[in-house]
Amino acid sequence: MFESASTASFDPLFPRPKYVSAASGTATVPVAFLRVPAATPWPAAALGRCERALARLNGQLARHPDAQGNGSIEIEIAAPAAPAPALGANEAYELNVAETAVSIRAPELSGVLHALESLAQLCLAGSRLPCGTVRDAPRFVWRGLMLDPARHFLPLPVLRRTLDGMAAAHLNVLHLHLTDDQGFRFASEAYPTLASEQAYGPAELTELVAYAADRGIRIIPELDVPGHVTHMLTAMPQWAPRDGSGQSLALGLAPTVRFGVHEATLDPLRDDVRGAMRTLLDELCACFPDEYLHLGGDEVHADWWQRSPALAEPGNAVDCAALQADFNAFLHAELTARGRRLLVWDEALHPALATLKPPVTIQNWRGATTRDQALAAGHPCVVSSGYYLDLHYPAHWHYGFDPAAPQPELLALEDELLEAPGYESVADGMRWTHQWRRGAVDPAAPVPGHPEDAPGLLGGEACLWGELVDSATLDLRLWTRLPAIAERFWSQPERCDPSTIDARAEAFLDYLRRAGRNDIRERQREALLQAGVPEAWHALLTWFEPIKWYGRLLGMTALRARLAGAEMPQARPYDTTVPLTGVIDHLPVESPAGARLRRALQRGDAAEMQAGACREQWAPLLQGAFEIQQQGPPEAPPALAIVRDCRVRLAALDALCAARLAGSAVDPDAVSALLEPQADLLLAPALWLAPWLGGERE
Ligand code: TNX
Repeated sequence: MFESASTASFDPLFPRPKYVSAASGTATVPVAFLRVPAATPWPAAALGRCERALARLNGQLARHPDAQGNGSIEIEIAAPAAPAPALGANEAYELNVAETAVSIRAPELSGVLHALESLAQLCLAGSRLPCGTVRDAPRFVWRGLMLDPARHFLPLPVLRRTLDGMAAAHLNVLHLHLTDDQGFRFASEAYPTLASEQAYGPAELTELVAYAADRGIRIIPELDVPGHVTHMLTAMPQWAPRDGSGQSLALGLAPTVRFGVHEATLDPLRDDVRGAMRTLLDELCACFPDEYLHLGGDEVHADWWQRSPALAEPGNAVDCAALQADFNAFLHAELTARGRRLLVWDEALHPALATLKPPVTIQNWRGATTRDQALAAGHPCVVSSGYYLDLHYPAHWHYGFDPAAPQPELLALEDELLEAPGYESVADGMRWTHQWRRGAVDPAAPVPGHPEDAPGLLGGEACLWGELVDSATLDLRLWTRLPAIAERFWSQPERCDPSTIDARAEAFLDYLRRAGRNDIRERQREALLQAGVPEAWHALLTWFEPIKWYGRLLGMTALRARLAGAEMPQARPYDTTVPLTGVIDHLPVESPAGARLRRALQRGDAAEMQAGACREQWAPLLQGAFEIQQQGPPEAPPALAIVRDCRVRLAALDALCAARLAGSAVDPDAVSALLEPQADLLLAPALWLAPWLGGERE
């Protein structure tokens, strides 16, 4: 027996596998793997999916500089059926690399697909393949991503390259939020006027579902009802509640480009509404074979229901929560009759739903407490709170959230942000969301036992809402955080490592590039150029990052109005017509240079030493005059004005650091000024150096 070799050569595997044992020796990376025919013949569907996955792997090997000769790969599946990925599939696999051959063993096809993804990562990691065995299986069965093509349409190629990346990260659910106030992206054949100009046709969706299934990914559509329906009601005003005089409240309803909660709601009791729901469900079921359908249920505005006498109990006011529960019970019955299951946002939680069979699945998003409310009431739960990518939080923060962590731990993590550097300007807004904790299962005595043991805890889903995301900005927003979350969902907690996640996630992005799946950095570089920032100034911008939470989406005026309880009439800085082409749109949510500083300080490096190192790094950016050669129109593009302001702020920080290093006193107001966001940008190093500079606000 050889002594067991180091497992370091398996480190490129991302997310981290459950178990690795390294053997001595290496194998050549082949130009192609040829499959050794299995002893038992497989059904055509499984064979086709396996062959296509192998072809994709071989396609990636074509990019390998050291590949030579053909390799053989033996694939053994205990149950080769499994025509499409489904919740509860056994996704485990064993991958064995020997000097002469590779073998994969898995209970089902899903595991083989994961094994081939892992093999691809190993192949592209170096000049030789490490010999050894990987035994892997996911921690959670539901590892999802929600995208929102309703607010900004996402063309199919964007969805396909997202699926390519998801497969590499072993994610297995793409949830498409197809409808909202601003758009309806499902081209219904029964109701052609519902669809927005840009919408997915049934044939396109069927193709997308097949593309995803080939990669072991389920697609779950969301039809958001009974709220978030402004777009629907502009086409079908008859589906809205009637006022006291019998008029539809949606009469004359104009299409909306605005963000935020809208008043429009369906009349949940009307026969024509229920009939339309049945038809739309039939159409959705025809395109999306997955057992689960998401039917929204979030942020249902009470106004129209309350104004509609027909919705009130005789002699009583309208009970909106009961009405919504009744509507959900109807949807549940319709889905059950079609052999499907209902998934809804956590606002839909209601005692009347707790007894329904099969149980209604709840997607938690309003903070940690609704997870335990759902689980305690017997609902299966998909956890999304902690994984909202539109809040512009850094990867390591999301990584800290374990979907199964005890509730008090999650609440403490939520509260940590209130004190975190860079969150001062939005902390009051974040506190406003603490109202979501009302009615919580006792934080001290949450779900009995450990949440991980709760049979209903299915896993998690990262959500990237689309108000500030379009097809040009999606990749950077997604891939700078999603890998960390994917590892949290896939890997055992003891295999997760916060101290290396940033570096490993960065290496994963590099893998996506080398594999020809997506080049996020190059996209960012080109987008900044297009935004009008010459390459020479890109380095300066690595010290800046967007403000947090809903700060940018709401703007400060609407944020203050929200805190005062009068948000609705306020204008917001963005709507669907505002192009997402600014500098801020192409900066990652965590400044890379700021993140290096953060990690150094968190490791315990002296701030003084770090401040000195930072000064050396940014010195070249501050030297010389601010000169940018302009091509094109003589007037400076707005991007350059932003860059110029950024440079002024960085120079101000540099001066404060110089003074402090020289032992002079630093004006606290000057430090405070640098902590303020400007043009929605934060100067990251100021946030981390503020305590040392001695000017931190109280
Ligand atoms: C709330 S999260 C919504 C969405 C917004 C999102 C922004 C949820 C179920 N509803 O309509 O896009 O906030 O984060």
